[in-house]
Amino acid sequence: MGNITFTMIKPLAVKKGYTGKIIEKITEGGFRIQAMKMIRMSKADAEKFYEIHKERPFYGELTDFMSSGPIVAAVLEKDNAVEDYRKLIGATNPEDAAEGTIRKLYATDIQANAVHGSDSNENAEKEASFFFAKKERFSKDGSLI
Ligand code: 3AN
Repeated sequence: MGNITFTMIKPLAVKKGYTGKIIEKITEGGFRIQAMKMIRMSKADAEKFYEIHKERPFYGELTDFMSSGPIVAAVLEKDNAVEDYRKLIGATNPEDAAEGTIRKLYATDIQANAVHGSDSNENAEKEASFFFAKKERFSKDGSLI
């Protein structure tokens, strides 16, 4: 059971002003923020981050979208973080997302689906270190992770 997951609030959700509301859902859901920053990915950053989807037909559009404006990146801590966060955000397609989930509330469509959430413990660690240096991640008492 892993205790971290990685999330991004995607460009359109940031642009629409949903950042505060989404962070509130995250903390109310029992997640502690280890690291957080607003950052804009270059097209090359987005291509690297989503390399696993390189062969998918939406790869070009997805990486254009994810580099189109600032995102909020964060590392979240909770027991069973990956699975619990995917429950909190809801299905990839907001039309299928359960009531009350972040994607149901704040997503626009399947691509601009408000937030990213890691799909495994291994990817959570990889994604966290893609965005954050060791000196940017903090434990509950304020010491470095
Ligand atoms: P999830 O983010 O729920 O893990 P993935 O890993 O299948 O979903 O997809 C990664 C991202 O690719 C999604 N968050 C979404 O932005 C985009 N995406 C997935 N499926 C589609 C699709 N059919 N058309 C456009 N974009 C898509």
